[in-house]
Amino acid sequence: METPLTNNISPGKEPADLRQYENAGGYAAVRKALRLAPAEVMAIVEESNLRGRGGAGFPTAKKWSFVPMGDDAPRPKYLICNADEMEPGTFKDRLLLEGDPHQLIEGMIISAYTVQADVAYIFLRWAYKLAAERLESALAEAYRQGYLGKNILGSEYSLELHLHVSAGRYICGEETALLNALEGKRANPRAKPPYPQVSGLWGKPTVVNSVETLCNVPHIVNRGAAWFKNLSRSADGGTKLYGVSGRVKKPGLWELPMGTPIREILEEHAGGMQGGYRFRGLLPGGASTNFVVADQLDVAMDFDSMQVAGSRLGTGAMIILDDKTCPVGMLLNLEHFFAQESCGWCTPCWSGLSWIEQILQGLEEGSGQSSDLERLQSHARLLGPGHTFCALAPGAAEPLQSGLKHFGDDFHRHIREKRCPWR
Ligand code: L3W
Repeated sequence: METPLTNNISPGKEPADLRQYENAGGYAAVRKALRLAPAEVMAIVEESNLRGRGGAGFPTAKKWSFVPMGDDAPRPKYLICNADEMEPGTFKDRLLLEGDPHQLIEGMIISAYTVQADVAYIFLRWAYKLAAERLESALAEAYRQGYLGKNILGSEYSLELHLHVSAGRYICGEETALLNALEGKRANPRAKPPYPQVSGLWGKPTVVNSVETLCNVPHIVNRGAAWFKNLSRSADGGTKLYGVSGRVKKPGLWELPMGTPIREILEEHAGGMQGGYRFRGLLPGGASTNFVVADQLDVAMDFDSMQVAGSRLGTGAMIILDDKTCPVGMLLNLEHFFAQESCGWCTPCWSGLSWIEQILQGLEEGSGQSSDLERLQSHARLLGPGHTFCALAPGAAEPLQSGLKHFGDDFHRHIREKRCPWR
């Protein structure tokens, strides 16, 4: 099984420096891409079926194709790597950032070349200090070697790439809030359309791609679209970094073929549940996704299969709920996070999430009423897609709504027994 994204990563060890990265074949894809026309690179990525790994799965080449090209395109154009990884339970980009910073830089150079971006930024989560250090050092090496800056490797193409450390809020990872944050404004999301590809950073064409997406690009350019598609067990190309946290024997992170069934990840890689704990459900893609339950474990972890199963792949980092953990308490913990991280820009989000938190808190403390379940349902509905500027609140509504559906009896027990039965 090939693992192109993590081949050069040994967790806990220093990442490859420039020389070691080059010796392992690094930056060959930049050389190859610069010999091709941007449209030719775009065609390879389009043929590969690469879809965005940040959570939404938007086709990467399609996103790039919206960027105005040609001499009369507005300038400067920007490429941004969204490295503001803060989704609960999600720690996959951290491995790529700390473990192989040159892989990301190479992916960014090729992607920026494809859309003819002039300036690129890595927008990094504030807490990822080690990643910041390693990226700074890799960036300096890449500039020294002529992979960045003016006339890259003697070509006509020039690119400035900067590291920007986020102020440390979850909302900064929403692509348009990220743009505001980079501009030095309060990180409120913007209405879409216009999409950033047309009017992004300082109103100029901007592509925002996630770390894992960009890290795939050099391998696709090097080895071709057919190779990439064949890595996958489903229609979406490539591999995927899957994570598992919770009461399993070996919580962790694995690079596996896209479309690996949930059961295989849980049992073969995470080692199954710890002794004394029973599986009750899982959130498949960070916290902003619908619960998947025991009779759905044979579903393939890819974008389309997860949607058919009524959830989403999201980040692919699963959070497991076991039988010794209170589902209401778990949801309270998550909704507290989302309520705190709401930017306050739209009323359904800031007000609705606080209400949800308060109702869940009441249930946990034993003061829940029978009307609470209906109120939770109606708040979750009001937070659904189309009622807010961004995906934060609809994402927060997903575990709640599906939690009410699958663990409704547990909510009723809290009300009946006027206490949390797990305490
Ligand atoms: C042009 C159109 N572009 C969509 C682009 C859009 C964006 C991408 C996805 O949230 C998800 C969210 C979280 N013309 C376009 C278009 N685009 N239609 O495609 O857009 P969208 O709106 O579907 O999603 P989003 O608002 O970017 C991302 C979910 O990810 N999530 C959270 C992940 C968190 C992390 C982290 O902390 N690192 O990854 C987990 O599931 O709920 O659904 O670029 O511009 N017509």
